[in-house]
Amino acid sequence: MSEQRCRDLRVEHERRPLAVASPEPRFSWVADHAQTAYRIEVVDRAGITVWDTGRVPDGAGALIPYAGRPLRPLEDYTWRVTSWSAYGELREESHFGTAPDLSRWEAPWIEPAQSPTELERWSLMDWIRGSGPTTDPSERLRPVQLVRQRIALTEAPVRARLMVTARGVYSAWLGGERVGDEALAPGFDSYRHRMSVQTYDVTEHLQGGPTVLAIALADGWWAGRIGLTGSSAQFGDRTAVTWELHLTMPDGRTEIVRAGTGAISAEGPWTYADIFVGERYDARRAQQWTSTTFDDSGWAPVAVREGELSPLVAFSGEPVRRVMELPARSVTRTNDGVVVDFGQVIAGRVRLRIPALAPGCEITIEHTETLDAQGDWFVNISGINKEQTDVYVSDGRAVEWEPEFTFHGFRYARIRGLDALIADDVSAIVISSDLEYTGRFETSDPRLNRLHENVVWSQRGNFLSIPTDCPQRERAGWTGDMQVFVAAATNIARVTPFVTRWLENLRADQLPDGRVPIFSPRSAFDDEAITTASGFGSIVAAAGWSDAIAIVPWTLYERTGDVRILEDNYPAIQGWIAFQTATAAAEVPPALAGAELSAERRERQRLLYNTGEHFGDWLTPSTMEGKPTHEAIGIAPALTSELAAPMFQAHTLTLASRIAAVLGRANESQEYASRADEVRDAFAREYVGADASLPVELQGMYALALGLDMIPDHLRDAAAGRLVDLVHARGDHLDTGFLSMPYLLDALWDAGHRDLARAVLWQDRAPSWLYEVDRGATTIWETWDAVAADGSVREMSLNHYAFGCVDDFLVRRFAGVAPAAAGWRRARIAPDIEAPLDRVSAAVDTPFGEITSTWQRRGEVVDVEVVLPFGVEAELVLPDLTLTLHPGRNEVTAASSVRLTV
Ligand code: RAM
Repeated sequence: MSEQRCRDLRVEHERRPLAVASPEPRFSWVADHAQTAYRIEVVDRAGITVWDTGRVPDGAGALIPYAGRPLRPLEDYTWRVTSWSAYGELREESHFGTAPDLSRWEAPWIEPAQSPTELERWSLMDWIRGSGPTTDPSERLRPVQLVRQRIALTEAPVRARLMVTARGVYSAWLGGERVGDEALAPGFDSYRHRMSVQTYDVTEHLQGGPTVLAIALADGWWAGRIGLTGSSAQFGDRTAVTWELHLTMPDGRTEIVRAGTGAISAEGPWTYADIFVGERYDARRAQQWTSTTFDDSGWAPVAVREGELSPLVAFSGEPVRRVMELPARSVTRTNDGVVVDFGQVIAGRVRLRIPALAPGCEITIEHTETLDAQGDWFVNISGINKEQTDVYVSDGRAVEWEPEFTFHGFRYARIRGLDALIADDVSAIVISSDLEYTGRFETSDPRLNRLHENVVWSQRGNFLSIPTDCPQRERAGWTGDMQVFVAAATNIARVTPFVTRWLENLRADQLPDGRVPIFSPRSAFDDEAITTASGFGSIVAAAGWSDAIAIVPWTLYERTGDVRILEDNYPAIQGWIAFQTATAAAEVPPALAGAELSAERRERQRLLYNTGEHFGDWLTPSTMEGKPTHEAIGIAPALTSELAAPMFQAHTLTLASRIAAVLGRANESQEYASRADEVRDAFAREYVGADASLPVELQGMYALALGLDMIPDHLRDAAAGRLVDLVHARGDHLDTGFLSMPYLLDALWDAGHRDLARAVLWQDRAPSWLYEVDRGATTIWETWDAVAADGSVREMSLNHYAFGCVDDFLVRRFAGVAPAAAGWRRARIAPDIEAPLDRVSAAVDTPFGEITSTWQRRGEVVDVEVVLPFGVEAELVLPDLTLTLHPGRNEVTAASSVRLTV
């Protein structure tokens, strides 16, 4: 190995965080040697050591919890790590800051003078019927509010921290300079329960002398249109902002300046701004309103809401940022505007270079993910309040412009009002939570590579403040989608802070009876909507969706070794289990209601959570064929829910048992394990035939039953045989919905049908992943036929990561990289050198550093190379060979029965 270093020092998964929220943050690093012991020292700004672990004999440098003197809020610390091996020591230093103590927050909420946004509430039925507002967006929406507050400073502080949060989304300027580089702050939270406060280092903004804090405040997720129905004002109908500026003066004194009575407000250039509808910017109304010298004499006083209790929390995780800029691929002039293709479906917005035009000239930008078969404009996401249209009104001057308070899901933009537009004038700005994308997967098959890229892009487009189903339609934090995708997500990026934050929201949204909602954040409007709805609209919790509360933390623990994520979520898992258990005991499926049941059968029914309304194996392809979507979507739920629900019940019990064991709760672990056994036993007696048949002959039910261990051992081969038959019956195509998709290929693989798993994967007719690739997909689609073989397009999302769960299979099986113990202390590298490929190369980030696995066919042999970081014990498993790997580069040449063209 090259130069040995102790590197990648992190606190709570982040490098040099400014405001760590946890009072006991965890420390991690990577040491390029066989560490035998470490020492951590933490020193405050005064040079006082607040924690010194002394020399700790331990090989790992992963997530070591702080155990020194209480950390002070809003403080900066330096930390040093010393890492010893048999050959010497490595040392490195880094820094972190702590979040403010929000229990001491005194600033009030500042409410700009505004008319409350008119509540626009639409039911699911309105949505399905497509009925909704017919008025112009500008009549339905209200202006962005601008707020200014003067700050009198006699001298420049040596250190300044600005803390802000808003009901709405905000952008802030201090001393005329933009604060931070975040987009859409404070992000989406379950605002009833938590408002995230951002902390910024603004020392450089303050030179002494009077200055101004300027904040623009749009409706955002708080008051704007969100969710499936696109109803507005789901959390509140007025925007507001609160902030505190903490200054350390040269003499060491602390001064605090708070949001308050000096604040004034006005309307500015944004006539409206809404996440769904888009925004309208009227440059004629623009002024230098962020500058200190601006004449604000005509501005109105704000309402100051003192003493209102607000559930403030320190923001954790990565903020949303503008993470990439994509050039235009082509610009096509049509009879109705210029259509720009960016070559990639994204979440983001268009940036335009606008020439000098006559004042008042309007430029509109519409967005869509696809064109129709003829290449004409086609909006694949329509419906109430989902216009996705931005408008710029010229003041006569040339400018570069980009919307500020919205984002769209699109690949194509249609621009009206700029007929002379050329490619250089336009780009697409990608908006996403700013995660580190660490994974790599590449093969000799360009179609597989594109599939992987499509998954990465669907993750990027949907990891936007919260994990969403799709970035153009409801943009909601659907739990089922995340549950099936999370394993793939961990290979692609460092996701723990982002997912941890979302789980905090999900737990906050859990109902008192233990139900974990089907999406989070959830609003009071959602609570109200279910009371009048029926069918899907009435679902609060659902099998395979609510189970995200167990599956997501467990997967993260397996992939990162983060025990705290188990501790934090365990009570919520117990709550969900309590709900499932109580419901199981109280209800029987409708077909059995009123029937005389034997005592034995009644007993087993009491154990099974198999009632209620669920989404089941959502969007199972064969159940959708030849039917309009609104009719088709109900079929899989009706067929599969009774079976799927107890399978996930058993799975969650098993995960709870494993989690309890990790947390040292041996009795509870035992109890959950035996309840899981009882449920599996009851399921087998109720639903599994003597010939291993299930009452629903769909691939998904067998894939789930095998993957979730619902089939008695002596029937597993027979059940796998049935699954194989069902796959053959569909011409070796998949026929699995959301819930079973992650299990199908592994079920075939584990039962020894590797060829069939590969055949399903390499299918190029729908339903299949490579069909999408062949149709030019650049992201993963919601349904396989979103674009039909003849090119005709449907109104479906083209950016839904759920079926992208296959990416985990690609990495685990073809590159063979998988953890064998939690947090990668052990790994099993079992590359599929019999795959019909010449070459595979993958990299997966672990707490110990990156593992890479590469193999390359050379005639009758295969060269395998694995690079392993220190701290991971690993075995290489090849068809006829098992080897222990050592840190650094490992090279093996293996015989292979497969011969491909090279
Ligand atoms: C759809 C969402 C999501 C899914 C639910 C059940 O509207 O897009 O993907 O989880 O329904």
